[in-house]
Parts: sequence; C-alpha cells; structure tokens
Amino acid sequence: MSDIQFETVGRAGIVTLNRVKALNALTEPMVRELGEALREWARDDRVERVAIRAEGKAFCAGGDLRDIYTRRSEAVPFFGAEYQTNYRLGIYEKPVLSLIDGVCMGGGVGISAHGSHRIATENLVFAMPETAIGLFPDVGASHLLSGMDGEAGLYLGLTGARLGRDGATAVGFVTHPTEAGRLGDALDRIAHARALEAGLDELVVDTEPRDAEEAAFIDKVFGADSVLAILERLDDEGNDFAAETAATIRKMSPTSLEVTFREIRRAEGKSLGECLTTEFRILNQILEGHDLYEGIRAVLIDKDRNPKWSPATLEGVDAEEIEAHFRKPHDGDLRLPSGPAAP
Ligand code: QUE
Repeated sequence: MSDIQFETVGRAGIVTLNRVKALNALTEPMVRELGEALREWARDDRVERVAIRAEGKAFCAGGDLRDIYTRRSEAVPFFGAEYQTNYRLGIYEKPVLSLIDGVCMGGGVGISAHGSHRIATENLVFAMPETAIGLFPDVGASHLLSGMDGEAGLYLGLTGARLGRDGATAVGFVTHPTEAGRLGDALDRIAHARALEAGLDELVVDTEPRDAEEAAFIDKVFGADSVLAILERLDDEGNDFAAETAATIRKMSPTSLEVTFREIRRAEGKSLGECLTTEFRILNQILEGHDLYEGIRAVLIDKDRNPKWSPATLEGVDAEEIEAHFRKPHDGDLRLPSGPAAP
C-alpha cells in the first residue's frame, strides 16, 4: 500500500497517512503527492472540503529525518517541497480539516496547523521538539508559535514541551477538541453534512483551561531578551517547574536555541509565506552545520540520546554565525505557489 492515500467521499477529498511503522513520518514523495492532490482538488467543484487523517496510533511524528541523515544532498529539495505544501494548505480556499488521534509533532504540525480546523482527541500529543535534534521549529511553526498568547510559543519552541488535547486547545492549536470514539462521526459529517460548522460543533467536548499560574510564570520568564537571560531567570526561581524547564533547555542544541529564539521573536506579525521563507533560509544554513546530523544520530540512529553539540554551550555560540542563518541562500529563496491551484 502507498504511504499516503487519496480518495473522494461525498463532498470531501480525504487524505490518509499510511506509513504506520514510521509513525507516519513524512517522506518527500508524501509531501509532493499531498501538494499535487490539493492542487487538483482546488479546481474540482465536487470537492468542497479536504480531510487529513492517519492510520495507526500516530497522526504524524514529523519528517523522515533518517533519510536526511543518509542522503544529505537530498535535504534541501525535501524541505523545500514540504514547506511549499505547508504554504498551499495555508492559502487553501476550501476548509482543510485534520483529524488528529495521537502524536502530532514537527511535520505533522506543518500539515495540520495551517488548515482551517484541527479536530483532536484525548490521544493527542502535540510538540515542536526540533531543538533536541539540532533543527528548529519549521514547517510554518514560527507563524503558529509567534501568534500564541504571551510567551507560550517561545516556551514550546525552545523546550519542545508536549501538550495534550486540552493544553493544545488552550494555546489555539486544536480548534475542535473531541473524543476518539467520535472521530468516525466527524469524518462522516465532513464527507456528507451540508452544514459543516454546526455538525462539527456538536462533537466538541469541554476541556480544562491552561493553569493560569503556570502561564503567567512562562510569560514572565520567557519574556527575557535572550536564551541566557531566560535560563538566568529560571535558575533564580528555584521551583520544580523552573528547574525542570532549565534542565530541558540545557540539553538542547545551543545553536538551535539561539536560532529558534530569534526566529520566533522575528515572526511576530509576519505572514505564513514570510515565515516559511525565513525558515527556508535558516534551514539552508542548518544543513551546512554540525548539530542536525549529530542530533539525528543521537536520537534516531544510534539512540544513545547523548548528542555532542558544537559549539557545546550557549556562551560558545557566535552571534554573527547565528545572524548568518537569516540571510538569503546562495541557491535562492523558497519558491511559493501563487495560489491554491498554482503549479
Ligand atoms: C525531535 C524531532 C523529531 C523526532 C524526535 C525529536 C522529528 C522527527 C522524528 C521522527 C520520528 C519517527 C520517525 C522518523 C522521524 O523524531 O522531527 O523518521 O520514524 O521527524 O526528538 O524534531
């Protein structure tokens, strides 16, 4: 069976991720085929809406980074194709609804966040964990994270913290929190209901709001004007949450942390296209560096979970080298489709 399947049912185009053994991690053919299907369905009047769902326990764990490790020269085209598909989802003129019943990280966020609806169950695990592998929150995540209330997005991007359904609803990622037992009904309504919004609203369940004390603490600490200043504030606080958060940040790639801090701060008020363009610039530079390959090795290949970052500390990171990540690549900027049905 193909890693990604497309069918039309009733009023809907339905996409099914089907690379179950790899937690539906996205390959280059998968993101290209998804972009192509969106292009065709944009012009097809029978398709009123698009649903993205997944086989297996995960929605999508990210991009297929093992492949990047072994075929480095293919990395720029892979990420470029992925970002183009992320953008096409963002400018789509028909509702795009993701049904998320498990892990949704990295590339999974990129194929769901820019659509119109995220319907997610109690099994959701949301995260942008890229700083753990020497990458940075990409696939348009700088647009999503910079738009969250207060400093929630910077916190999520630097630490890779995981959120469940209720937390991900509170920060605005999930639009329709529901239960796994209602997903079949949701898909049925997407395919057949004339009144989509009313049909989906009936499936929504109550969720717990964010812990107000924790949210205020995150805003206070992550409002600092550098990663080192955030760590200083965490060390000064001395509560368990502060200590755990500081310990987590200290395990991440120092280069990724510095890049992510600037990326998310500079994304505020920018369009999705501008954010993806900046992310593609950063990506080109990251692929020329050391930490991404070391991070993939430590987390996904050897699984020793002990990456040797270079530079090894935030103090050792050169500000000019970080700034170089924001410059236009030698081979040019990301080319974005001009409309939902454009090539
Ligand atoms: C951080 C990440 C990713 C990760 C683990 C991290 C990531 C990613 C994967 C992943 C998971 C399962 C697979 C696969 C890749 O793991 O982005 O090929 O089968 O895609 O700590 O950013």
